[in-house]
Amino acid sequence: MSKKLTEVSKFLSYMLRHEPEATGLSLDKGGWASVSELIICANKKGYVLDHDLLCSIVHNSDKKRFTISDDGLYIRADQGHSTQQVNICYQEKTPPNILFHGTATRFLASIRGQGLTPQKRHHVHLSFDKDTAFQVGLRYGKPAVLKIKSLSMHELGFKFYQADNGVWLTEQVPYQFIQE
Ligand code: HQG
Repeated sequence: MSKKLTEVSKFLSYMLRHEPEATGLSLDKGGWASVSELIICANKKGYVLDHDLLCSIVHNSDKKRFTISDDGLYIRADQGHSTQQVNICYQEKTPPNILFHGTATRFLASIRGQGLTPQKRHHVHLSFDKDTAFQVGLRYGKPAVLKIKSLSMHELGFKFYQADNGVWLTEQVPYQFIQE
């Protein structure tokens, strides 16, 4: 994705996951915003965005962060929200034996004490493969990849969900299920 598209994509995450109200946008509980309203709100904030550019960002997003509804009228982020406007009802799913979480080494002491907690977002994010987790961890410093005993957690009643883009979600991961 070009630098310009990446910049607009980051602004879309801001609008659709974190601070919709700061841009004048409203989301429903499922996270959906009207495409035409979103284009108006983005333009007001100085982002030159039209329908074609929006579709191009959605289709070229490396992580498939956004979905446009079948009728083309609505858009949402599939996961990663912090805004209280949204409360997506994900379907529960049995996880694989092991999932991975990418973090930074400077968070490990706290994680050893508290396990993984969602911080500002609605869920703890986990990935199926180690490489993705490594890239996630790189965002915050020297990366550390944690192995999560997800199936054991599930067998003890912890709930797991998978967003449409494949990212695994859970409410918390107690330290006993984490292998460094
Ligand atoms: C850490 C990106 C101290 C946690 C990625 C992480 C992902 C703790 C940070 C998605 C902790 C939160 C989410 C504890 C957790 N003490 N630190 N008890 N528990 N942490 O960004 O998982 O590109 O909210 O390890 O690919 O890094 O935006 O979560 O380092 O899928 O689409 O607190 O965001 O996707 O950071 O990333 P984040 P995340 P996008």
